[in-house]
Amino acid sequence: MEEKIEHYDASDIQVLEGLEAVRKRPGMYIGSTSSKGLHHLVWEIVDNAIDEALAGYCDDIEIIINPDNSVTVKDDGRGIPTGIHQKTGLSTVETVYTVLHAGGKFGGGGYKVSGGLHGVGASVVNALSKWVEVKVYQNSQVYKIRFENGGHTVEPLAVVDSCSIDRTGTTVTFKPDPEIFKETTVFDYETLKTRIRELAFLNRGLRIILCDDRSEEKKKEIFVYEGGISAYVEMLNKNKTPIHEKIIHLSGEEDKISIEVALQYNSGYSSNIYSFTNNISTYEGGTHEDGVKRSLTKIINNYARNNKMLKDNDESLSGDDVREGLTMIISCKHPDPQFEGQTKTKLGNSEVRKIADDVFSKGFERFLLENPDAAKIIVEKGMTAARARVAAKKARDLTRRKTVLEVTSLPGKLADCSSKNAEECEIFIVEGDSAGGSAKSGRNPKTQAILPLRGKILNVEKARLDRILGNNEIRSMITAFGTGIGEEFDISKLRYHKIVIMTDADVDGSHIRILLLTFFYRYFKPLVEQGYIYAAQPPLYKIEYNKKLYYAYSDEECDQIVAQLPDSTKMRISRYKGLGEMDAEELWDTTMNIENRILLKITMDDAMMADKVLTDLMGEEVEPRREFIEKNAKFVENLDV
Ligand code: 1YM
Repeated sequence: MEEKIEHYDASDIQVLEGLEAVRKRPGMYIGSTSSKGLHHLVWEIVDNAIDEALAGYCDDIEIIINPDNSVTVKDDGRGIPTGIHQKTGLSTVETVYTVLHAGGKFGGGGYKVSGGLHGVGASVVNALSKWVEVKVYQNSQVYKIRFENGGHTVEPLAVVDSCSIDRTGTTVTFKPDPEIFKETTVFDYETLKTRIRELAFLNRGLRIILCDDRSEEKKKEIFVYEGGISAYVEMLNKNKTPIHEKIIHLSGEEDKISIEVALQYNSGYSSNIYSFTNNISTYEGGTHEDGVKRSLTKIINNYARNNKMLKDNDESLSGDDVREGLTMIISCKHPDPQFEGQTKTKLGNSEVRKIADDVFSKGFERFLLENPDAAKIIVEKGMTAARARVAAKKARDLTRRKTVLEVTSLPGKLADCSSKNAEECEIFIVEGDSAGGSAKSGRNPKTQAILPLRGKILNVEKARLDRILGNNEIRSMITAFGTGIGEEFDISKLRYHKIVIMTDADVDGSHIRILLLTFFYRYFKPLVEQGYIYAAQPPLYKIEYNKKLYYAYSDEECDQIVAQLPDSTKMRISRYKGLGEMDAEELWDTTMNIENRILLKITMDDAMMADKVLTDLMGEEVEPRREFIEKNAKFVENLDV
């Protein structure tokens, strides 16, 4: 008995040390303490409920944003076990919420197929919360436990009520600690909604309810999709024109690894493939995506040859050809996924490639045989794309021949820098001729080049490479960068190691930035991956006081500066409407001078987000698109001063 008490004490200390470590370095556990990290807390708790659903014990999950910005997550599963846990001597609920990495290890068998990127679970949420309450409904009893201030148990697990015998499940409420989440502790309904809808698509038949109880008019939405990922494809193609009626849906399992794919072609040109592993978005792709893509190309070519659509000496259709206008969701469930890549969103397990290929080949081949009309349309689409590819090559050859001539062939609008040392060279891509003019006079001509863009650049989602290359603004950029594009892209020829997007801080500016990022993401991915792309951050306000100038980059900063200056009658505050309003000196001082400017380094996350914003909103009304872009186009997480 004594031994047990000793063990209890020791582990108790360990527990608090563990949670303290989370509070000291929250970023290591939830990525960041920004709004993104805040929302991550919800996913850690929701993941446990989803696991219970995937284990087959739960059909309903409810997520409520409470008026005090705490969040409640409810499920109707078995309830977290309430008995004493052998190793810790504590109740299992308490163990799950206080021992770091407790997760599934304490459960009896079965693997967890969901799980957040960091997979660290409930104890991390507890460590980063002001308070947490867990209620478990089990055996006609209601158990409750409460923690405060980063995971200290203030009310140990106890029965607080009785309930009907069929009522089972877990209800967790937590309030994020404002001392940790200094930027914001306010949950964003749309952020929660987007991911919840995705989870509902990925888990066919699972019902997830989202409620916002913060305002007078409470909001409530129910997400349930009997079609699963087919319904997802249907939504993505909603504003497009499908070229065959049925959404192709296939699935299979091998060695406990399951692959499920839904796809449908539309009349557009871009390919929109979203892959997931254990409900986690694998933006960077990986072996599941590779296997499916490889199979798609192989099966379509086989079909085309067998049906004499491609003649013996015709060139085969390329991967890009057969993916034109393709909307596809790939969902893999794996007992032990390995995530790789810059943002840990690439599936690395090599055995998955063949399984994905096998499952897809079998299902897709069968679909083509059973649906000859659709098969013909799909193959013809790929053949048209192949012809356009040949035309694009000709257009590209034109840009290449120009680059061979080097300086003389650089676009006329470009004010190039004199240095030829790419490492110290920067190019500012500037919105509009007037800002371009100020930037040209204000710059350091040795290292800073200016390329003004006139008007909007082409939306690369809406055009094929041949048309993209026909766009003047885009051609100017490609020529200026020096790398070439497509098959001949060569990063060693990059002429500037900083490519800086400089747009106005308004909706149009955000839109241009999103278009540019999407273009870079789709056609110059290595430039994003290797950190060559930046966004300039011009100030929003100029404050003139006592013959001195102050600049503010946000509303908050403006308020702060004003509050610090003693006599507010003597100051003039002006809000910049655009870069064009600044003269050369101001633009240099605030935005371009290496000494005091702020540049935001664009990450793969930012570029992927831009790409997703564009894809999600394709074809929608202009106004909601503008609003959405304005809301989502803030890339402020990575400061590089
Ligand atoms: C609102 C959050 O946490 N639900 C939940 C969690 C668990 C179980 C059921 C559960 C799992 C198992 C057995 C098992 C968890 N249990 C554990 C542990 N919803 C929420 N619902 N019985 C119940 O995995 O075998 C961790 S999570 F470790 F205690 F088993």
